[in-house]
Amino acid sequence: MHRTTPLPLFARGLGRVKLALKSTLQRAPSRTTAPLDIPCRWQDTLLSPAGPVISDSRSLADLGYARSPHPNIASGAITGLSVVHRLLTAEAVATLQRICTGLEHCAGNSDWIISRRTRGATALSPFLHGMMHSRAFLLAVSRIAGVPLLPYPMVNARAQVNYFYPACAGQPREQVGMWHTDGTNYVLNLVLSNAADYSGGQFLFHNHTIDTFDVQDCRSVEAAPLNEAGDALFLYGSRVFHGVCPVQRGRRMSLVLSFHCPYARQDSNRFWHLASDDGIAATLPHWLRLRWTVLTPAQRQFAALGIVPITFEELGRAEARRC
Ligand SMILES: O=C(O)CCC(=O)C(=O)O
Ligand SMILES: [Fe+2]
Repeated sequence: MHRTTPLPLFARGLGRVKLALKSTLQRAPSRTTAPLDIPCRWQDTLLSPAGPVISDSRSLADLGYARSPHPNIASGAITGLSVVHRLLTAEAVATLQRICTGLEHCAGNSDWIISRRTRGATALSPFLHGMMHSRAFLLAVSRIAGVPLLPYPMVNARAQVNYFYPACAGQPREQVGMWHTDGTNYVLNLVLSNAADYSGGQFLFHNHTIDTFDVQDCRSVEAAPLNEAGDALFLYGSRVFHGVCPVQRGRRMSLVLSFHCPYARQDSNRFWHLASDDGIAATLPHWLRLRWTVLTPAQRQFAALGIVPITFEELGRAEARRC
C-alpha cells in the first residue's frame, strides 16, 4: 500500500467531451518539429545481451480480470504489469537520455493527463523510429507482454517523452501525471532518470481492476520500484489505473512507448480519449486510419512495416491461440 494518493483524477465521460471541444477550439500554437540532429542509429546490439530482468510480473488475471479483453487469449496469458530492468544496455540508455533531453524544445504544457511532454517522438528521432521498428526490440517487448506486438499505428500516440519538474517561479503549477488509464493497451514506461536525481515522482498503480479504483482509497495502490535510469514498468495501460506523483526536487524524464497486437483485430482506444488531447478535427483522420489498420490481417500489418511476423509460438505461448 502506498501511503498517500495526492494525484487528481483525469476527466472521464462528459468531462472528456468538454476537453475535446476545448482542444478543438484552442489549438496550441504549432511547436518546433524539426527532427533531432543526433547522429546515432538504433542497433540491435543495444538490447541487453542477457535479456531483461523481470522483478515482478502480474497477468491480467492476477489483477482481477477474469474475462480477457481478447476473445481467444486467456487473461492469465496477458501481462497486466511487469517491472523490467536492464532491457537496454547502458549505452542505449545514455543515448535515449541525450535524445529525450534534446526533444524538450518540442514539449508542450497542457491540462491533459501529463502536464509536460513531447508527443510523436518517433517522427522526431530516427533512433527512436529505428528502435520501435526493430524486430529484435519488438520481440523483446512482445515477450514481456505475452503477445506479439507492433508499434502503435497512430504516430502521435506511439512514443512520448514526459518531463517532470517541481513548481517554480516560471511554472507555478507542479507537473504531475494524473490518475488515468492509457488509451493504448500495451505500454512500456521507461524511466530515464535515476531515482537519486529527483525526489517525489513515484510511479503509482492500482493493483486491481479499473471498476474498483477509488481515488480516495489508497489501500490497493502500490509504487513501482523504478530506481535506475532504464528501469521500466510495462502495463496493460488501458486496464490499470496509474499516475506519477509531483517531483519535489530535481528532474524526472521518461519515455512512454505504445504498441498494439496485430492479431487482436480490436483496439481499446476511445475517440474521446484521443480527441480530448488533440481536438476533434485533428483526431478524425487518424482515428479512421486506426480502425482500418486494426481490421487488416496481422500478416499484412507486419509486411507493411517490412517486419518478419512475430508469432505466439515464438513467445513460448503456444497455448494462446490467435484471434
Ligand atoms: O512518465 C511516466 O513514467 C508515465 C506517465 C504515463 O503514465 C503516461 O504518459 O501515460
Ligand atoms: Fe499512462
